[in-house]
Amino acid sequence: MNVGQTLFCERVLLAEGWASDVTIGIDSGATIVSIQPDSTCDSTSTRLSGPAVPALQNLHSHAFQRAMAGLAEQAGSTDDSFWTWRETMYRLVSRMSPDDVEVVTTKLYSELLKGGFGHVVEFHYFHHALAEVGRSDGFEMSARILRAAQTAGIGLTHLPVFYAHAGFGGLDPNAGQQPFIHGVDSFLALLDRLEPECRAADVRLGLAIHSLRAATPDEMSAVLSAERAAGPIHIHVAEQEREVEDCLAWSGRRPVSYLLDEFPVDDRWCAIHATHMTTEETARLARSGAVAGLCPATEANLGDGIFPATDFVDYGGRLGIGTDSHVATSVAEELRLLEYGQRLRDRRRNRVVSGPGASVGRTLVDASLAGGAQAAGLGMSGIRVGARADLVVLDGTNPFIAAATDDQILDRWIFALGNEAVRDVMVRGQFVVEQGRHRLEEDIDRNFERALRKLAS
Ligand code: NGQ
Ligand code: ZN
Repeated sequence: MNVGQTLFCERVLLAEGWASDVTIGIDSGATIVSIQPDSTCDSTSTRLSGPAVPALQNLHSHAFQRAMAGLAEQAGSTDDSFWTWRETMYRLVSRMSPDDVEVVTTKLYSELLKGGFGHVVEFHYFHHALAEVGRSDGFEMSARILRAAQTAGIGLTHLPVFYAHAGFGGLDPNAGQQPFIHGVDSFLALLDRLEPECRAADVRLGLAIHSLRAATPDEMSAVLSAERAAGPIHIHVAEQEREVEDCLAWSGRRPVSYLLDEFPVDDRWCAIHATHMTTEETARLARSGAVAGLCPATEANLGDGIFPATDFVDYGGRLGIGTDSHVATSVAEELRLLEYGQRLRDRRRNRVVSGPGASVGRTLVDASLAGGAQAAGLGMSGIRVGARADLVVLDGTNPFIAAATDDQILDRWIFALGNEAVRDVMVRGQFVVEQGRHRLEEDIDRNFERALRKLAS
C-alpha cells in the first residue's frame, strides 16, 4: 500500500461514529487508505491539535455574489424584495470582468474553507462578461472558476447553468440577464468543451437549469436528453411566493408539482430552496430521492420563507446546505439558521433531530454530509477508507471545545462558537487552512481589495 502520510487524532468523528487515538493513513492520491483506532502516535504521524470532523460540502454557490455581500442592506424603497435585490445583483454582473470573477471566487473559496467546507458546488450562470456577450462561448468564465478552486485548494463540482428566459412561457431575457444566456446547442457545446478540462483538474462536472422561469419545458428536455456526463442536475425551485403564483398562472400547477410531474426527478437531482411546498409536495420531493439544497442565511437575507425541514425529514427526505449569495460563508451559520427557522416557526426547541437524546448538531452534520456528497456527485463522504482526505480540525485550545465530549463538540461549534472553532482544514490530504488562516491569505486579500475598489468606482 502506498501510504503518503499518516495523521494521529486523539478524537475524531469517523463515518461510524466518534473514535479515540486514531491513526489515519492517506495515500499519495489523497485517499484515506487506513483507519486504526486505539493506536499510539508514532514519530512519523502528524498529531492533530484538536478534534477532527469531516469537511462539509457546500452544495450551492454563486461565487461572484460575494462581492456584493453586505452592500444590498440599504433601503431603496419600503418595498425592497428579492426582486429589487436581483436588480442590484445584475448591476454588479454588468461591471465584472473574467479577472474580477476569478479574484472574487478565489477569495470566496478561501473563506468557505475557513468556514469548514472542503468542497463547493458552483451553480454557474454568469457565462459572459457584458462586453463579450454575443462573442463568448462561456468557456473563459468556467475556466476562471476552475482556476479559482485550484488556487484556493477547495474541491469543486462545476455546474454550468442553462438560462434562456426572463419568465414562464419563454419570455425574452431582459438586458440585465444577457450575460447568462445560452441556447440549447451552445450550452451543450460548452459542456463538451468542459468535460476534458474538468476530468484533468479532478473537478466533477454536472449541469443545472436555472429555474422553471428561465427554461421552457422543451429546452429542459432537450438539454437533459442530450447530456452525457451523468453528473448531478440542480435547479432553483419555489424559492419565492411570486414564482409559485406565476407558475400557477402559467401551468395551473405549483413549481415543485410541475417539476415532479414533468421530469424524471431522482437521486441525481438537487432542488435548490424548495421553500414553498404543500405537504403533498414535501412528501413527493422526499420520496423522489432528490436532495433539497438549503441555503438558510441567503433565504433569510432575501426574505424567501422557511423550508419545511421537519416534515421533509420525517418523510425521509435528504438535505444539504449551501451558502448561495454568500452573506454567510460558514458551516456553523447555515446549520444554526436551518434549525432556528424551524424553532421560530414552531415556537419549540430541538426540531431537526433523529429522536430523543439525539444532538441537533450531529443530526444536521450527518444529514448534510450524506446529502452534500450526493448533490456534489461525490461517491462518498465522511472520514472513512476510500474517501478523499478532507477534514476540519477544531480548535483544541478553545475551552468550549477542549471540555466538550463527542456530539457536544459539534453543538458547541455550531450553536456557541461558529468559525472561531475552525483551526485547520485539510483538503485532498493538504492543509489549506492552518491556525485559522488560508495558506495564500495575504495575496488573496490584496487582489480582492483591489477588485472591490474597482467594482465600487
Ligand atoms: C440567482 N439567487 O440566480 O442568483 C438567484 C436570484 C433569480 C437566489 N435565488 C436570481 N438566491 O432567481 O432569478
Ligand atoms: Zn441560487
